[in-house]
Amino acid sequence: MLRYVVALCLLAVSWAQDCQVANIQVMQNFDKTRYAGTWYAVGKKDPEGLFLLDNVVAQLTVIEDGKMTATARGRVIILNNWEMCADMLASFEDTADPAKFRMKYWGVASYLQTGNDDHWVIDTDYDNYAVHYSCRVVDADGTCLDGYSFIFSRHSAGLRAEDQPIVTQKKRDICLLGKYRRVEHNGFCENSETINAEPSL
Ligand code: DAO
Repeated sequence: MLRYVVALCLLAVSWAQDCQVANIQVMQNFDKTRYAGTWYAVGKKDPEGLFLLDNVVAQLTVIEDGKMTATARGRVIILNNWEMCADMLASFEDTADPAKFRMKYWGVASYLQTGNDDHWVIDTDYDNYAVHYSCRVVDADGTCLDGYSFIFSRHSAGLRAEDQPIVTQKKRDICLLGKYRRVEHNGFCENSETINAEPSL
């Protein structure tokens, strides 16, 4: 019996670390109502052609029909060197797995990025941390060729010490350990007005 348990555990570990996008484990029994609210991005693995730089704050809401929506703001540099705070909107489409969504996003201003990405919740305790994952391009071998991941915290100062080992293990599980940068919160976007006008180019 013990042999089977050990074999199963080994299988689970090797599955988690084979870096196949299809084998990535997401949060079990995910509850989007508890996931709603304010999240500060405190770590980010960037995709190719990164967009949101720092001061990234997302506000998630579950509306009456159970659909999740979000607003997000963060510092970006567009048109080569124009630094601004981008206001983004997102809507989430449910899938068969409650922790996996398709996320459509667009900028409040038309010159900001738009997209349609996966939004997978790898792990969260809802009150302190969340590990997000999105693979944009799956390589021929099934691993992720281009993707991004946010480490979210309910606290702008960062993760609590006790959450760090859990988050580190999750980064390892999704084959992104060592690929994150710290996302600073220095107030840059706190007092800027919502960008809803087109710049005069
Ligand atoms: O920053 O390089 C990047 C890619 C991220 C684009 C996603 C922007 C929209 C964020 C919506 C809120 C997510 C909870």
